[in-house]
Amino acid sequence: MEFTLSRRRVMAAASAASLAAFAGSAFSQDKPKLRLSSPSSATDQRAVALTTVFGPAVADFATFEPHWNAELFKQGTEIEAISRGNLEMSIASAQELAEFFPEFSIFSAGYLHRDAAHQKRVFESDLFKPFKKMVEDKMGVKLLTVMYLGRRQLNLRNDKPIKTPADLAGVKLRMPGSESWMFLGRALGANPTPMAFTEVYTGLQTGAIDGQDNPLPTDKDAKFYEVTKQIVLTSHLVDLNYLTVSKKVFDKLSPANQAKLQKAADDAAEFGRQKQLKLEEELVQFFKDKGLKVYEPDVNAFRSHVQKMYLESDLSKSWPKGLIEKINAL
Ligand code: KDO
Repeated sequence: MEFTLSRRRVMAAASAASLAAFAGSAFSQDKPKLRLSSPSSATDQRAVALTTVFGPAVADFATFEPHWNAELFKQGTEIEAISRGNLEMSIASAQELAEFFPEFSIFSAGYLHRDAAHQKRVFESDLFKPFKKMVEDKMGVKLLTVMYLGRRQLNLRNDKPIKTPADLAGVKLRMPGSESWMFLGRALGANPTPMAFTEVYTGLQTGAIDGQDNPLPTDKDAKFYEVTKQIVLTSHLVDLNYLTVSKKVFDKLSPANQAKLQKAADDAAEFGRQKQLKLEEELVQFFKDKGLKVYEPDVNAFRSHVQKMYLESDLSKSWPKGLIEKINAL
């Protein structure tokens, strides 16, 4: 499988990954410090899992120091920060990785992963290994495990019924700001508007955007229900994040501690996955009680429109031949 680098600045990042100076600072104390930066809130289930499961499990040989609400690095800049040796960990999206490696956009495609279990199988399968290796080799970033974020649903300020992609024409749908996210917005039929996660609540409140998409647990956690009127259950993306760590930092650990760190990551991901799945089950009623309309549109119409758009797009030209079929068969 041939992989290519898309963003020119990755070259600088890749060479910076070999510089010992910054990464070395993570080891200047007795234990390596594992600073993680994420736009997530501290109450997001991935954050809870990392704080309560991952942190304590590595505490005898490392100091886990999470920073939430993008307080350390802006959303989407974390992997490059790790690559440059300025950060040790992040919760990265496939969409962010696609900025550097276009092939990664396959894992950001709407209606690709079927559910949380399928997403985990894909990550753990042989077909994912070259993707992991590519990020390690070119950026010095290890993808430790896959964290389930949940099924993304439309969440809109007005209550105009949405049945098919045509109903989203002209709707300013906020998407995180990278090309593969924007493409998903277009594939849904909307008019995508890039915006950082931490600005979405205000964007909805002021009307700068007409809506946003996120899984139900995120909609609750970020209180988007206070400033929106409906949730349309499109389930257009079974969303994921990869828990990442600097390869330089990881490689300096003893093999026993590397194994402990890997297990801590997998245990935290499983803990968070189960919590998110349970919340997704429970939350429809929560939003109804808050006065929102919550309903299923014509999901088949969305699925076929989105899949067709991806297959006809430039994004899919970078996907290794036959990979979609292999993913579907897992
Ligand atoms: C978002 O910006 O909508 C998103 O859900 C994208 C995810 O990849 C992830 O980064 C998430 O935000 C943040 O962790 C905040 O929950």
